[in-house]
Amino acid sequence: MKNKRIGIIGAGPSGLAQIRAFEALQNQGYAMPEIICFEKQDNWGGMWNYTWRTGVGKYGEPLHGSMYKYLWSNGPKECLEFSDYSFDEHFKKPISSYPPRPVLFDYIQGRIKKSNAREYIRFNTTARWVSFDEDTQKFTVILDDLKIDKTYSEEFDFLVVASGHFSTPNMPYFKGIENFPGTVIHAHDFRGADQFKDLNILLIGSSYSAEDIGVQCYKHGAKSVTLSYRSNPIGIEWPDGIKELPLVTHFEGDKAYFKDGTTEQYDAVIMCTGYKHKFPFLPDELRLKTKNNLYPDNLYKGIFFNDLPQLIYLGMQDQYYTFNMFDTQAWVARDFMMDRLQLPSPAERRIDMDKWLERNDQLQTSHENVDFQTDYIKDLLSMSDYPHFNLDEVARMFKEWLQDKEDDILTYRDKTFRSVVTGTMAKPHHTDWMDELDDTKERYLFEAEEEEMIPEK
Ligand code: FAD
Ligand code: NA7
Repeated sequence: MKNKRIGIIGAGPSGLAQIRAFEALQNQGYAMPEIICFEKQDNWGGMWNYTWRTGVGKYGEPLHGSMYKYLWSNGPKECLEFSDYSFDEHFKKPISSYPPRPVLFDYIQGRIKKSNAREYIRFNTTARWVSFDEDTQKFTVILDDLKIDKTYSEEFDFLVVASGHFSTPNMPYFKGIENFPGTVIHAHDFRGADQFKDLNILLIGSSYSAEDIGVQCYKHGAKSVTLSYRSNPIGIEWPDGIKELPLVTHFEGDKAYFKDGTTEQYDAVIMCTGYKHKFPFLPDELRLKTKNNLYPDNLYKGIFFNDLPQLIYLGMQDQYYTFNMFDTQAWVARDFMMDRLQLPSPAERRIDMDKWLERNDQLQTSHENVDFQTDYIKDLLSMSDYPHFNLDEVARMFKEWLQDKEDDILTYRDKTFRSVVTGTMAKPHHTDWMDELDDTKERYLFEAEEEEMIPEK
């Protein structure tokens, strides 16, 4: 039989996990299928590949990146560690539990640099359109080579969509905002707290982005930070200078009016109102349609498009687990593509999805959410040979992290956790997170005894 062709859209952590999964099998002596991964940016790493740009990229494509300067891991690294490539293996020494973005980017690259992964990736290439031919059972993907401005197509037996879902802003309208005289941006375009120093800022939203951007702006010298919630406040005890108010009803000039009758003046508004799953390259009948939740409908095992399981989606869930979840998905997807795993009938798949969806509907607390995603990953782990890791312990760490944040949002990143992959206890960072204004890898990896040598900024 002719070699299978596998297309992957996106070389972020999910797309890279898929390549890695195939390589792991190759290391066991299996032949590699033909793989081509298309990445519209000029490097891999997805979100972790920081860009200063906003709006559009170098070639006019909608810009993917939503990460910002001074971003530090928002959960313990021990909860996302690859079980086949530990932090110890990469850094050769214990590091703290909450590294900054460049350090995690380095870790992601470390695993993939050990292999020939780059050979499979066509950078600066956007997947423009996908179609599926029922007769030939093949996908045709139309691609733009952005660098040389050339459009061409490729055919595949399987298509893996790993294009991420925290890139297209959900941008609601509030009456009067068109006349707000200051900056109005979405979190997607936030590139760092510097420009908000000494300003009164309003963040709309009450989830990860609102929490993290709010705290970062506070850390870097914003005059005041207000978070405005639609459903529920984050509800922790905030330090002086950060507060939560109910939803904005409207704006008049630079004044925001809130549901509880409060009125305040602001210099800038940042919409931390989440993202839309957006697949402009997929036709209606192949497109996943979902909000950001823990179990998108129509994906069997959270991976296989039920109407056409040769269409595979990775990383489409809301995420407690990240890198290790993408791995467990990619390993299962690989086994299906390599005929090592048979899927049940569409009707049986529907029953399985409904079971998960029903449980998803009942979830009420963060702890229940963590347990749900933990059980989801346990299910995936039982289906492939991805190296097992102690998921109950990771779930426990997530719960401790939730409590730490509630106890003190400014110090939770100073806590340390023990790796379930190596047993190594993390080492506290040489500087408390609130005092650490430099997020470079060089500064981060500085040994404690060398600390005095770091020049004052
Ligand atoms: P992405 O990382 O988004 O990668 C998708 C890739 O697909 C991109 O490289 C993109 O360029 C490419 N692509 C998209 N469309 C096309 C196309 N049409 N053609 C070709 N290529 C395409 N996770 C954590 O674990 N810890 C954190 O602290 C954390 N912080 C975060 C902070 C922010 C602000 C955001 C937005 C996310 C954060 N995340 C964090 C979650 C993060 O999204 C995941 O860690 C991870 O990056 C998801 O990987 P992915 O490969 O699924 O998607
Ligand atoms: P999330 O986690 O999807 O949260 C979106 C937030 O935006 C949530 O609080 C929503 O409130 C709020 N929202 C959405 N629409 C509106 C409107 N119209 N008005 C007011 N508030 C609204 O997105 P995040 O950006 O915080 O996090 C995404 C990822 O980025 C995450 O993985 C992080 O690691 C970084 P709701 O509770 O639905 O009422």
